[in-house]
Amino acid sequence: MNSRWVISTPPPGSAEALRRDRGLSELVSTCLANRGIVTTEASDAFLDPRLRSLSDPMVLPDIRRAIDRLFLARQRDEPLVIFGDYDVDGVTSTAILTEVFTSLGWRCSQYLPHRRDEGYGLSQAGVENCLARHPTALLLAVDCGSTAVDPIGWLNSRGVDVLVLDHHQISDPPPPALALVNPLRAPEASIAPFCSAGLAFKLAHALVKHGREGGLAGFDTYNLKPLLDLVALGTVADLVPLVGENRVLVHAGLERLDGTSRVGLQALKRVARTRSPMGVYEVGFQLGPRLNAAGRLETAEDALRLLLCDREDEALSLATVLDQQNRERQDVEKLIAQEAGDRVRQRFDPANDYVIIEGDASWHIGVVGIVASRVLREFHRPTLILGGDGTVWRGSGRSVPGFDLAAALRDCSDLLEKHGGHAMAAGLSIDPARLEAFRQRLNELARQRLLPQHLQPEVRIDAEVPLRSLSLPVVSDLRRLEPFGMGNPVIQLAVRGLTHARPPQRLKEQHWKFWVTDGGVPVETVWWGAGDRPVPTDRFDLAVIPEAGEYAGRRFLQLRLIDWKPSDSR
Ligand SMILES: [Mn+2]
Repeated sequence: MNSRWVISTPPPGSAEALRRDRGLSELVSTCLANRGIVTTEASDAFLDPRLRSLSDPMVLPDIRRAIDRLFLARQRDEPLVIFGDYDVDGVTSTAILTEVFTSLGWRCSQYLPHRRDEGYGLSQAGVENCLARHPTALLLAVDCGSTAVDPIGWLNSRGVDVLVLDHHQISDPPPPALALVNPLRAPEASIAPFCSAGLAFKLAHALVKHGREGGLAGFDTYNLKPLLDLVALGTVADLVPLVGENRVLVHAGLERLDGTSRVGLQALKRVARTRSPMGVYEVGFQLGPRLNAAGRLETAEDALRLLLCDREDEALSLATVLDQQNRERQDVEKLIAQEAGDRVRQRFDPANDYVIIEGDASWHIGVVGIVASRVLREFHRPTLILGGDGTVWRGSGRSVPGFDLAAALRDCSDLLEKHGGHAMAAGLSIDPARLEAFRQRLNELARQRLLPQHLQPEVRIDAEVPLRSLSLPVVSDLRRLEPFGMGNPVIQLAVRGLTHARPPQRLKEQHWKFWVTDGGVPVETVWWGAGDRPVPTDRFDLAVIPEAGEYAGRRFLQLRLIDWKPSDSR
């Protein structure tokens, strides 16, 4: 698909100051300025993220009330139940809190909802099952609960106090929780965009602080840092922006993850065959999907057991089960992606279809979100994929910049059973009899709201550079901006006026290897997943990520191709 290259232009002079005052290279200072980092203080904090720069956890909304109630439970030796969620963020935050509470003198148990039987979050069915299994007077909902008005009301009526630790949208009116610790309640951007794993770390920090101030035994020697591997896992997998305190937590957490002493994570790394050092890729594409796999198809309990496990043999068998479930999930996903893709290809009309909506009663609701992302990547339209869930269909959607999917679903609420989410990702359930009406309405909304440029994929470029300016030292220099991810996109460069120095080489019938040159030394370039797309010829421009390749112990400059255009197409 023909994409638009958008070359970032930092405010004039902004990169200059960083270059002068900190001796940064022109490329690094430009990339920083593209990310809004223009002062020396901001650049110091960004390039050298430190745990001691973390803010006081007590500034989180309602955290004082949560802490007071938790210490009351500890004093009374009341059992506490953590009600988590089945995705990586939900499972890691549950594990973090379990570890902290049990180490510091609480009695605590955990409950994870069942995706198919109970649905997402703090549902009525979920809390009833939870209470039947773990009778309690104090429930801590993690990564869910911010809209659970009725279930929390019901828990209250049964004499259960509810604390909510969550980062999702809050309902209006808010749920009647004793404490609703959610960054969205704080003034705009005053608190980092934590996911629940980050919030669990902040709550742990607050507990330790409070215990130390009260002179309680065990609190003064408790070390929070070993929790950071789990924080990094949840934060990267939940795709929250890796800026501010999230960057600090993930930076330190990935390092922890590299040398983790958790036998469960050691086993997971082994079955996933991750390579050191651990980065966003290893978490997002290797560990995350395996932890998620259990919760997609069944319950996430095995993932939680793995994270908390302290026996090597048990860890290895749990990790093997998760690895197997991940393969099954991949098979299911591939099959549905194939079917959905075929259907779209048959009926898609680029001139009139502003959204894509496909559903089938037989499609597994645990993978519809991933399938939606894949379909969107091919057709570049807001995409909703639905699967069967009893008499209704449940679906998950992904959007393109310029179309607020959650807002559009609100405008279709009379046709939907349930809906919620964010601008770029949302979920819904619908009576399949209404699907056609819904498709037409949503398409009309998208036709009104999407501008022509939104229908063309964008390739974001940090800078245009000559090929001969790239080298291994430049690659290392740029790596100082890692970890890349949401809010801190990987550095992509435009390199123009290139030709092939040698004939392109096909790899495994789906990738390509090129040797490109601007007249100087040829540079190896790989195009992963090129498929049947045309290969550049004559003179061409590349959008690339510069990386270090490795072969037989030798490191060399390698470009990862993102996109290409004929050189004269500007
Ligand atoms: Mn989350």
